[in-house]
Amino acid sequence: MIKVITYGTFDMLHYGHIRLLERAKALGDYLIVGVTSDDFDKTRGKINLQQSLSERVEAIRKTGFADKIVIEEYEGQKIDDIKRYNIDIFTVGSDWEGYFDYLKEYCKVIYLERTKGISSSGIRSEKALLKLGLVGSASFLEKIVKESSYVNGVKISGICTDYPESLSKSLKDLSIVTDNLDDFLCNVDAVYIHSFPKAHYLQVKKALLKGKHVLCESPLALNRKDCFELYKLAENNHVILMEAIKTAYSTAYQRLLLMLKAGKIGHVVSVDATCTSLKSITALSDFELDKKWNSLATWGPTGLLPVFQILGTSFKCKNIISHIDKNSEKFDTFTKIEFVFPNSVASVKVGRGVKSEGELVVSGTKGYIYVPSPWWKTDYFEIRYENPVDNKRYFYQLDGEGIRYELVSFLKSIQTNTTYLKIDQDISLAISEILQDFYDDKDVIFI
Ligand code: C2G
Repeated sequence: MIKVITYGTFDMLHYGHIRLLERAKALGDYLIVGVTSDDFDKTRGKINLQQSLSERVEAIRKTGFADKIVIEEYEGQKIDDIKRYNIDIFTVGSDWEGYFDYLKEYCKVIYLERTKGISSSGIRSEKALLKLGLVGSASFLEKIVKESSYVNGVKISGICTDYPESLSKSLKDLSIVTDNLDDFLCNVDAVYIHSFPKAHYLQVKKALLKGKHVLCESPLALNRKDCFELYKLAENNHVILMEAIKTAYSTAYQRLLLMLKAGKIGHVVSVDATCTSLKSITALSDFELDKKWNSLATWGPTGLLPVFQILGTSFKCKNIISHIDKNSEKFDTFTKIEFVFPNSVASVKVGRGVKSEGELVVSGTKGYIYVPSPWWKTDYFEIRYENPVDNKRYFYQLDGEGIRYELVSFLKSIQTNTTYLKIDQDISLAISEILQDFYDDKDVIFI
């Protein structure tokens, strides 16, 4: 009996896949099909899958070509499988010509002509080409342009900014560059907003009222009432409003939260997050100083995210301890927020005028989770116990700081009209309220 094996993602199964399977089966008497797991696909840059692993497996099963289906989960598994199943022939489409020649050491390798004119990514892109407009002028928006190229079905259609002269070349070259938000909104389906904290609320509101989906850099608003109003507007206008804190979309960060929920470190007693990016205040442009990208607005949402996602938002009391730059009204160069919860405590340290170790430590009754700096670009964490022998280490590749995953989540929410919210509304509201209290000097201690 000649045993054949082939592998693929097989997202949104199409006739190119089916022809491949048909010819693979014809190479022998028994065909094994390896379907890639979501995690494995993510590590190899495939982040736009429309179907779950079980849906993709079911689609392969229904073709009737596979005598056995296995899940491909790690780099190198092909060698293990070829040995385990005593395979005679490995086959794959000719788009991989040469890439799997190393398998010739174990079995025959045959590349089958790839079917022209169809691909899963092509189907995904045709599905709904979302015209995404950028609002703001932060250089960060360049990253959105770059990261969007990894997301099937999204096209950056232009930028609306009050500072066209400050735009980089890649932003200036976009098809629409304007300072008129009303006109701009007529030419997009959705917007990504990263202007400045004071401006976000009105820009988001305008977009929602025009029936546009919004992904806005946190904070959405500088007070709870405005933030709540924005979520209500999104609901009433049947559009998606998502807060952009890229950490929330990293696989490692999401798995860290799941480990905590699974009780891996027992009861969480303390969450301590530090985020700093030293930039001497004198080096900050008037834009940044005046436009309130101070320490709390820049880093507060990121630092508060794990606190509120792990401990909730019902703290009993808090202190906001800030150092304000002497040349500014409310530009904090450093802020530490201390929370007391019913059965735990938390601290968030943020600074643009102070440098510290950007780590996240979650302390529990059985052990603790340690995320090294820069923890907010989460790709690695450790679970540490009293006996170091029991320590566990986890790594999940994070491409593009998590921005592309954020965009995929936003697009999926729009396409399915369900909010794949990684950041619950109550957390958004709590973040806005912290900023509100800071600006109202409520629970604030100045140092
Ligand atoms: N294929 C094809 N014609 C197409 C599209 C895909 O012959 N128009 C083949 C591919 O060459 C591959 C199989 O169908 O052999 C599955 O394709 P994908 O689902 O795109 O997955 P891919 O990542 O290309 O699979 O590690 C090996 C890879 O997993 C191969």
